[in-house]
Amino acid sequence: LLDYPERLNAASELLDATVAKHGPDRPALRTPDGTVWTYGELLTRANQIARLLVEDLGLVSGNRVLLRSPNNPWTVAAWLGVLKAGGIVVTTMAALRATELCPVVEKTRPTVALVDHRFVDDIQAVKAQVAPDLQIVAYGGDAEDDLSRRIQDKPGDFAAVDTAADDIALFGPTSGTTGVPKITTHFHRDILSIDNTFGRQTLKLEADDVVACTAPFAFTFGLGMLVVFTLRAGACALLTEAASPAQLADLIAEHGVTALATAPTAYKQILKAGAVGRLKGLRVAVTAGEHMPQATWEELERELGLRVIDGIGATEMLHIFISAAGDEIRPGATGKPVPGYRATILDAEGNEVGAGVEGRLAVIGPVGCRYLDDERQRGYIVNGWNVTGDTFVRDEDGYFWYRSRTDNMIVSSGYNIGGPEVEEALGTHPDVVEVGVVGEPDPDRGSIVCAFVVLAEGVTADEAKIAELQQHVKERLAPYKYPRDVRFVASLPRNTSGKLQHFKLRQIIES
Ligand code: 3SK
Repeated sequence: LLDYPERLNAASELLDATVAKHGPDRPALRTPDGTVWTYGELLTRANQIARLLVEDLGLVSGNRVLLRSPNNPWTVAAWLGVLKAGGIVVTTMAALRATELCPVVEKTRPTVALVDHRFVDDIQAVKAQVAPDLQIVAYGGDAEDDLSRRIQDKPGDFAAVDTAADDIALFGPTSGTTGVPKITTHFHRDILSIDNTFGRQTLKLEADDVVACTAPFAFTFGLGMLVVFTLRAGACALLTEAASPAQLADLIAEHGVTALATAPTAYKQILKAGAVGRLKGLRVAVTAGEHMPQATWEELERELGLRVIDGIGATEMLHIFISAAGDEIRPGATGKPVPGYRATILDAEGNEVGAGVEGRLAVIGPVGCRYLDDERQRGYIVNGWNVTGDTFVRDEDGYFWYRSRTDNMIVSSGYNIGGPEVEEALGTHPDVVEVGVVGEPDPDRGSIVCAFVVLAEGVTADEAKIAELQQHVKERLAPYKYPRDVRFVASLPRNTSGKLQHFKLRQIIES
C-alpha cells in the first residue's frame, strides 16, 4: 500500500505515469467556458513551466515557488511544473491580502511567485515590504511577459528532477481558526500516500469520472480531489472559480460531473435552493471540512440514492484519514480510520480512553504534522499521536462520531454541550439558512449556549422567532441544550476554506 522507492517525484507519478498508461488524448482539465486541456497538453505546459523555472528563473532543488490563483488549468500546470523542477510549492489562497501573505512569504522565502494576473497587486506589495528579490510571473493575462508567452517557445519535454521520496514537495499554510499561519510541510511520498489511502481505498475514482470540487487548491481538500486523485486515476477535473450553490448544481448537470466534493453547507444550500435534481448524474459525493448533519446526509440519500462519503482530514495530515463509503457508512458517524491510518481517543492527560468516552481525536498514519519551524508542533503531537483539535467518541464497532471542535465544547451548569449538535438541530428549521453556535460567559451557569442565525429571506427576525427556534431545539435535544441567547445576523464569518470561524463569534460576544 505505502511502499515507495527511495527516489520519487510525485508530479511524474501523477502526470507522466498517467500519460504512459492512458495516452495523451484523454481530457484532464476542463472549465465552465468549454476550455479542455488533454493530458498531453497538461504535460507539455507543466514541462515548459519547469524549464522556465530552471533555465530562466534560476530555480534549484529545494527552492520555493509561491502560487496564488483561483482553481484553473494554469495553476495545475504550475503546481506540477514546480514539483517536476524539484521545487517546493507554497500554495496560498487567492483571497489573502498583502498583510496576510507577508508572514507566509517571510517564513517560506519563495524565490519565484507564479500568480494569476488578477491577483498580482498584493504580491507586488509583499515584494516591496518583505521580499525584494522575489521574481513574480503573472499568468492568464495578455501582457508580453505573461507566463504563457514566456514558455511558448520552450520544448515540451523535461526530465523530472530525481527527488527523494522524503524531499519536501509542499508547504501548505494553515491559519487554523485563529488566524496566525502555520506552515505544514509535506513530502513527495505524502502526495502519493493520500491517494493510496483515501483515494484508492475509499473514494475509488475511475478514468471516466468528471470531478468537481469547490475547495481551492490551497485547501488540501481541493488539491487532493482535483489534482492528486483525479490525475492519478486518469479522470478529468472540472475547475470552477467561484460559483453559488445553484450555479454549481447547473455546472454539475451541464458538464456531466460524476464525482462531487464540497462542504456540507453547499449540499444544504443546493437542497434548500431546490436544485438537488441537477445532481442526478453523480456517482460519488464527498464532504469534508465540517461535519455533515445527519439530516442532510439522509435527505441526499432519499433524493439521489447517493450515500455521501463523509470524512475528516486536516491540512497537517494533508487529507482525509477517517471516512467510510457505500455499505460501510453508518449514518451520522464520520467513519473508521482509512486503511493505512490508526486513530484513537485521548483524555486531557494524553491517555487512551475506551469506546463510549468522549475525548480528543488522535491519529497516526503515513502522513503526519510537521510544521515548519514552529513551537506549535508541540501542541499538535501528544505521545506520538497527531491531535487534531476535534472532540470525538468511538463506538464499540470502531466508528468515530464527531462531537465538536475541542475548543467549542460548551460547559453550562456542569453539562457538556457540543456546539455542533445545537447547530445541527437549528439547521433543520425551515427558516434557518446558516447557524453558528458558541458558548457565552454567564455568571450563573458558567456559560450559556449562544446561536448566531442567518434567516431565510423574508422571514421576520423577532422575539416570536427566537422563542420558536428555542422550542425547535428543545423538541430535538435535551432541553438544557437550547440556545438561551439567539442573535440574528446577515452572514457568518468563514475563513478562506469556507470553515466557520467560531472564534470570531466569540469575539462578537466579548465586544
Ligand atoms: O478539514 C478537513 O476535514 C480536510 C479534509 C481534507 C483535506 C484537508 C482538510 C483540512
